[in-house]
Amino acid sequence: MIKLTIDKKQVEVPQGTTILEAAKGIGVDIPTLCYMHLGDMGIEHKPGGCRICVVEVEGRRNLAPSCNSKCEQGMVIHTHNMRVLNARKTVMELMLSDHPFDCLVCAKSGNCDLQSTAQQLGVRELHYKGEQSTYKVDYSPSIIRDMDKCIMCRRCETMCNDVQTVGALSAVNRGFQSVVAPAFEMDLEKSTCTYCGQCVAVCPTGALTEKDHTNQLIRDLADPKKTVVVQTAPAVRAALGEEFGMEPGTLVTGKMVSALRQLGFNSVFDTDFAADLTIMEEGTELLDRLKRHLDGDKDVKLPILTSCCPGWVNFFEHHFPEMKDIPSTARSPQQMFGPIAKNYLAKEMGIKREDMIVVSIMPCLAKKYECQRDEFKVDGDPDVNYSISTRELANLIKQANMDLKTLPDEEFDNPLGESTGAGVIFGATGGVIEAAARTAYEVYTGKTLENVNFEALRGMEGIRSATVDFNGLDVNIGIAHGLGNARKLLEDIRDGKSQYHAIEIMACPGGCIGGGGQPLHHGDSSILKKRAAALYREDEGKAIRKSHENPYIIKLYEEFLGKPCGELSHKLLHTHYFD
Ligand code: HC1
Ligand code: SF4
Repeated sequence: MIKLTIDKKQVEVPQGTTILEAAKGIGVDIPTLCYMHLGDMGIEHKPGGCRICVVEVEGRRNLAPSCNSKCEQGMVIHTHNMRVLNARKTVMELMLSDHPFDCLVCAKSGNCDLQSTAQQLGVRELHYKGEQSTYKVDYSPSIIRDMDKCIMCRRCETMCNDVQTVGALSAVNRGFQSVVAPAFEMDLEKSTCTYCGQCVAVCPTGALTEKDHTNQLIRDLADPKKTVVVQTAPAVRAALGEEFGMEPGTLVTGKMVSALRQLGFNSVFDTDFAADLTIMEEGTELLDRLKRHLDGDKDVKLPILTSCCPGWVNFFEHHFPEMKDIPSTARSPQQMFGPIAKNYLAKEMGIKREDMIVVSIMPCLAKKYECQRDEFKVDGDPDVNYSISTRELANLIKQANMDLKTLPDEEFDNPLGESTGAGVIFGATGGVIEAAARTAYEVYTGKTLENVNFEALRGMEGIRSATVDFNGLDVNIGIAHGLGNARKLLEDIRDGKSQYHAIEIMACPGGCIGGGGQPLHHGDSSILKKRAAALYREDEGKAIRKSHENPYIIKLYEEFLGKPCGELSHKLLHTHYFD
């Protein structure tokens, strides 16, 4: 153990501890900007570049960045003396000298680490006037890059390269010209970006933000000619409350429905209904492939991979195009909801397709891009018009002078608002494959599944595996969340080493509960665990917990679709992938 003194307090820490960690251990929070600790992922990003976290070490000439300076025996450290505070202020003023002054209209205002740290340091005047960067703003379907606001913390680069292994972002150029960008400073849309949004989730400033669709929504809600319906993703209900000061893991399903109705949506539906529908289609495909495999069909593609996460779909299209016939062809629940709303519901409501606007509330930024894919349009009209993130919804609710906390609980509309517990758990890593197992088991064995909780499929480890007994048939299941973990399972498949029959992949760490459009969780995995627990609680509380028992799903097949993976399902609910 190493003994040292921090702010006149005796501290004992293990070898290798940084000054930042040692200070935290005694309740001293040194301000940081570039530093990022990603909880259970074991990733610590500490470039020591921003120098906001400097401290004085007695006997040393220079101040030391505490995030990447290790504690040494007998050190005497001052975290907030005059010299340290002046240095931090100067560093901050220099950063601000090359930062736009549009805080009042910046998408990140109020949620910006640069702004709050400048406040914390008491910066009231700027003594340095320097050259200002003037980069072209890069607008992609999901993400906006405004590099004039980049402070070169390089957190986004770590997320993109180390966690997601996508490699779309890296530092280019030197000195004043240096910036984090795709190769050759091309637009994000032309790069290998998957739109997972994990870079946005860790950006401390307004340099990376989501494309905002709230104004378009306000316009549509005000148009009397339009019928505007909304679907809400599973993970939103487990995190929206955080934007209103509620504890992580507080379920706000009923309050969210109430808020959406008050915002003026004609009907409030649930993506969870479409998740049940996805299980009918994807589960049928899984059983079909399994049966062909058992019959000795050498051409059958196993393992089958889930296909509901658009960031993941973008990833395999860019990075593993030769494997694009392995994932399920089932569309994501978001994209199943759209055609059912515009082909089935619109008829029931007696309105024309072109007069219906379908909006989705998603924890995800890739969903914004997914809506716009050409294969999900009919004569240019998207099945889902656009997607709003959890954060955008929170802002809209605040704009409408509502406090989510005080709203009454209300129920979803029907027929597309009824869901089972299986649909709810889609939002947590492992949930999609657990939902599929509940239905596939009963369809395959013809027996009732007494315990629907497949505990072995749950958890937060990046790669998990479990074997589910289908009455004598061992079905090997793999789960990966985070694209870096997905890459490992894909490489095994490519090398012929995979033993799995089915794999669930979600692009974001934690699954959709950790999506790039959720309230920022700053890599705190305890928040993700609480959100996941909330979804499993909602599942436990549901009267029906298997997708194939959803009465409205049964009715939809009887009245409209025919059978799972039938002709109409293939036309409306399945897709194909591109190189
Ligand atoms: Fe998801 Fe899905 S679970 S992808 O994570 O399959 O975004 O929540 O809506 O479509 O249902 C996201 C969440 C979501 C879809 C479903
Ligand atoms: Fe990388 Fe995801 Fe950001 Fe794209 S959205 S740049 S893939 S982290």
